[in-house]
Amino acid sequence: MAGPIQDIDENDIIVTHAKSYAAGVPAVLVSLQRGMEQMGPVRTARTLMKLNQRKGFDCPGCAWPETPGHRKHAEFCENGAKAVAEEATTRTVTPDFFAAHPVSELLGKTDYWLGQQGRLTHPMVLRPGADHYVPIGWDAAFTLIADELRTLTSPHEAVFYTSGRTSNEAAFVYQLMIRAFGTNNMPDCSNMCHESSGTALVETIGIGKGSVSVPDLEHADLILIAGQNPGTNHPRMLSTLEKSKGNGARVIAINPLPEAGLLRFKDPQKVHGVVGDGVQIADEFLQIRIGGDQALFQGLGRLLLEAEDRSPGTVLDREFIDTHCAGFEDYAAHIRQVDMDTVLAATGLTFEQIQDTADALIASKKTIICWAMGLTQQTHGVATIQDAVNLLLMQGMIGKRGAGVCPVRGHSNVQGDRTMGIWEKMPESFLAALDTEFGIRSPREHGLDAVDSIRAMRDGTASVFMGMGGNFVSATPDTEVTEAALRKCALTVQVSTKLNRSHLVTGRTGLILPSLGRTDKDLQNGRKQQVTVEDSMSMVHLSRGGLTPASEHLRSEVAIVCGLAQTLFGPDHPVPWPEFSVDYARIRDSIARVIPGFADFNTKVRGPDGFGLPHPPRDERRFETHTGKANFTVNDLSWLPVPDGRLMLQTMRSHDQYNTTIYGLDDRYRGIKNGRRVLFVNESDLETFGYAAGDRVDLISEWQAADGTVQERRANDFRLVPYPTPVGNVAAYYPETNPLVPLDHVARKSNTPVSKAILIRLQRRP
Ligand SMILES: Nc1nc2c(c(=O)[nH]1)N[C@H]1C(S)=C(S)[C@@H](COP(=O)(O)OP(=O)(O)OC[C@H]3O[C@@H](n4cnc5c(=O)[nH]c(N)nc54)[C@H](O)[C@@H]3O)O[C@H]1N2
Ligand SMILES: Nc1nc2c(c(=O)[nH]1)N[C@H]1C(S)=C(S)[C@@H](COP(=O)(O)OP(=O)(O)OC[C@H]3O[C@@H](n4cnc5c(=O)[nH]c(N)nc54)[C@H](O)[C@@H]3O)O[C@H]1N2
Ligand SMILES: [Mo]
Repeated sequence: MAGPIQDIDENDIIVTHAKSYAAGVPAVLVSLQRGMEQMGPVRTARTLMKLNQRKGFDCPGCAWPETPGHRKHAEFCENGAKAVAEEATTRTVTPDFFAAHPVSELLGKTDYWLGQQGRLTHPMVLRPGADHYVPIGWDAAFTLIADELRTLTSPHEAVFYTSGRTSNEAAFVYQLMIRAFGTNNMPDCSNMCHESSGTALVETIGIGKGSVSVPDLEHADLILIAGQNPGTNHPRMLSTLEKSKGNGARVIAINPLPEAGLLRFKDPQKVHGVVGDGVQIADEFLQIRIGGDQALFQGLGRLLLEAEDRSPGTVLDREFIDTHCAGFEDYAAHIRQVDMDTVLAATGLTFEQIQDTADALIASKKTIICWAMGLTQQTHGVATIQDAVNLLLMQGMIGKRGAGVCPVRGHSNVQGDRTMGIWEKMPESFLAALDTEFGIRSPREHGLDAVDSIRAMRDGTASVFMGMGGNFVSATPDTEVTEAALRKCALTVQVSTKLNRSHLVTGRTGLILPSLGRTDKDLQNGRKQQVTVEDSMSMVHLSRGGLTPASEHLRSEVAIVCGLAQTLFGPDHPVPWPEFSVDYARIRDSIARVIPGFADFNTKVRGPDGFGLPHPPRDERRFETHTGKANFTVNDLSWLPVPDGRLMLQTMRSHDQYNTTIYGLDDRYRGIKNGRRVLFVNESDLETFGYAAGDRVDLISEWQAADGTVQERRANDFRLVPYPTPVGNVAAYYPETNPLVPLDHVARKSNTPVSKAILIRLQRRP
């Protein structure tokens, strides 16, 4: 099914109006249509039946868990189906493709066009000075990488990126190879994603993972959903929320945009979802200004304290605070001082809305706060999440059924990759256990995260880049700076399933190593291998692909790492690379000895729903923090006033993309078709700035650098679309807007790029 796919012509764009419900019949039709286009009827039927089933593979889409016990026959959603179609496509990118298309030409294509060409089939190399990739054998590729790594003066001159689709087994051997080589330079997509959540939660509750399960959500009284668009990015969460609602839960959505999935949901798998109006998900919609969430949480904290003053013993959970928490008095003293006028200005909400939300918290015996990128990708993301935790701690909402923190993860195994050691600053306990298991000496100095890796390549202190999945060039901020940084490298290596921009912006030598994906059958020495993943709620389960791979030259990520490690370290290395490579159960045996919670891994994971990892706050109200208690924190209030003549831009996903992978050109719920270069603007801002709907503008971001100078960055030619976003706040898609995000514009403490608050001005196109 190969063939040219039309690239985007922004002149064909169709702008209609935003929808007020998610899913329903169109979702089913789109799933089937994308499946048929990419893989034909047989593979469509085979894959969709196996998706998220006990004997099937884990959806390569989001990290939302399967409902334990009762999986539906087709446990999939529209966007899960698209993720599968994208990977299981029968279109291929072969050596002939690269012979026909020089890199210089491919650089002119969008990430959409590149991804639509199909699955990579052969290891390919771009030699110094060449404009065409040519085939290379696996052994030669490994030798090339190993030779380059050996010439480095220090192992810290190499950086090893991981995206969050990598299985536990592949992640474990990857970090092992990297540490055996001698560095902790392990940037990952999490650095750009939920790093703020991890940082905030480790300080406050002692573990960087969410504390709730699906049944907790189903039995909550009150669920706050802040900075998350589940209708698009975690569609199966809507079925869970529908159940919560059925059980009487109240849902409050906190978002600058009235996202369709937050308003109404028509479950495409139920009759009422197909014919009726669907279920209203959010009882309240707080249309908050970008970056106003910390102010909201602080304002709520103050209102809770005042309510407790009025009727002592009715609002706070004093016993929980006294037994399990530290720092309450300092927090209370601080939060009583919060100025409500500032809260109103920062949030753009009315006092009544905030009081109503406080009343809902007071009435609730079981509260859960869910969040995603709207909170994490902010300069004050860590503080915002900590103020959300403060609210929950006040009422004892951690470690009891139906209550807790719920950071909703992104990539399907991003949480598992972290558990497996993909982190630039793993604790001593992990490193010591790894060393004991393998007889190696892991480096102890912390490594580079994503932003610091870009700085190191830019400054010439790192010169080899390897990516285990992902699309580093397009996903990271400051596209021009990042591209220049990668081009300065001696070698860039991408282990990938699909073609993307990171294959085109290379070091002097560029390598593409094509790998199997989640849906592919993985045979090693004639024996079928399985991998494991961990979902957003710490459940670990098996995933088995069943499809015939796109080419006989593909290797699994595990085999690629083990093959490279053997070439790099030679035959006498203490790690049993050859055995690991052909028997993943052996990797799991090692994981069981190194990582707490994985004892009997190979047995436990065969249970019907896999097994859950320990979570001390959830399981026993135990908090492994520096105080040994759950910590209240005192955070200065930050918010984002928008100066005159400027706008605050958030960058987000359309309904038809997976991060930098653009599935198609239909952001159905927001009413945008056939194009992506749009800027969603409030009607009154259009008027203020003297524009009309459809006008075309360039976006210019303004950034005050450390030396006081104001730097400008541009992204050209966006169409203005009137949209119900708060005044002064605008929105556009990622990755088209990444050139606008300054590399130094990062969240305090977590170093996460601030993709949700970029100060811009508009310039009319000539
Ligand atoms: N189909 C599909 N599924 C995906 C992905 C995908 O691209 N496509 N990506 C995966 C990944 S890696 C991730 S991390 C998740 C991302 O899941 P989300 O976090 O839902 O993704 P975004 O599109 O970035 O949406 C951010 C939401 O936050 C809101 N927001 C922006 N700024 C603010 C703010 O200041 N305050 C508040 N309260 N809200 C704000 C936006 O309006 C938007 O609704 O989804 C995962 N699942
Ligand atoms: N402006 C802005 N920037 C952002 C964000 C934002 O909201 N706004 N979000 C950030 C977030 S939350 C994230 S998580 C990052 C995402 O950053 P990444 O994870 O780096 O990006 P993806 O687009 O998910 O990567 C897609 C590529 O992964 C490869 N791939 C897919 N499946 C597999 C597999 O099974 N194995 C291997 N080896 N390769 C595979 C394919 O080649 C595909 O082209 O982007 C971040 N960047
Ligand atoms: Mo993410």
